[in-house]
Amino acid sequence: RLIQSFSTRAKASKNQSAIKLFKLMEQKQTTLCLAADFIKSQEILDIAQLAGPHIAVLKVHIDIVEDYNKDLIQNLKNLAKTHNFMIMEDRKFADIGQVVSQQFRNGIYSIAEWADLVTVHPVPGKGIIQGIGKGLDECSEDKGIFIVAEMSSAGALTTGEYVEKAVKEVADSEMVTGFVCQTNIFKDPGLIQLTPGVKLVESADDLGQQYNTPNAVVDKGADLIVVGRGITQAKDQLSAVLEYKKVLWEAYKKRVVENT
Ligand code: UP6
Repeated sequence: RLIQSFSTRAKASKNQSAIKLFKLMEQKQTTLCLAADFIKSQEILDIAQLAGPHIAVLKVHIDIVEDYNKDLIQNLKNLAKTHNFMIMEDRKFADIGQVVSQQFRNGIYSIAEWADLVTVHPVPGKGIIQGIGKGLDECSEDKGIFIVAEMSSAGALTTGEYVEKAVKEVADSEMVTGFVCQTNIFKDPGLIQLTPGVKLVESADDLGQQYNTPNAVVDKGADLIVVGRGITQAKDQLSAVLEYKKVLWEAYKKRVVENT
């Protein structure tokens, strides 16, 4: 299925983070979102330094870091500025709005202070978006929300009516940047499809993760593509980053209609 270019879609978007992301992807010619799932701060910073010039988003799970401290955040923000990438905390919030607003704003991590993008499960309904909005009080910068509508893992319960309601009911907010999903479940060209579960070779891990190839996911509508272990566990991480970037950009180019 052919799509409009990212720069055209940026014009159709109501979400500031989506607009920024569309432009950033077009400018850097990359649709790569690197999952830096490390438990040591230094490993996150090392890969951010190495991959920074070639990625659109660096995705972290801050709650798996053993030696977390505010220096990590400051250094990460500096790298994001130098190399022009956005930072996503893949927290997958899933509670009532009131608690989510506190999980987002307070606690050790104060995610609202540094994450450009966060993920939320639609399971609690619309209140979760309002909760993120409340946690944003006093924050000056724009933040974007990705709704986890469809998961990559085997036997995921995110099917049928759940997915439909996530799109029609929960995503009805200008704070929504896009969806985490496996297939093109939405029509609005101003929203972004973020797809995880990607490796050069179709495969699986032993805990339920399922991998599709870059071409297969882009064919199914992926705009921004999450790659974790395909890069982090490669012998030569930089070559892996460059290879995923290239294959993914070529796949994007193939499905885009120029001058639309
Ligand atoms: N992720 C998935 N599947 C989903 C949603 N999120 O794998 O449906 C996230 C994981 C991990 C990354 O939390 O950080 O994407 C995938 O990593 P991997 O490429 O190493 O499997």
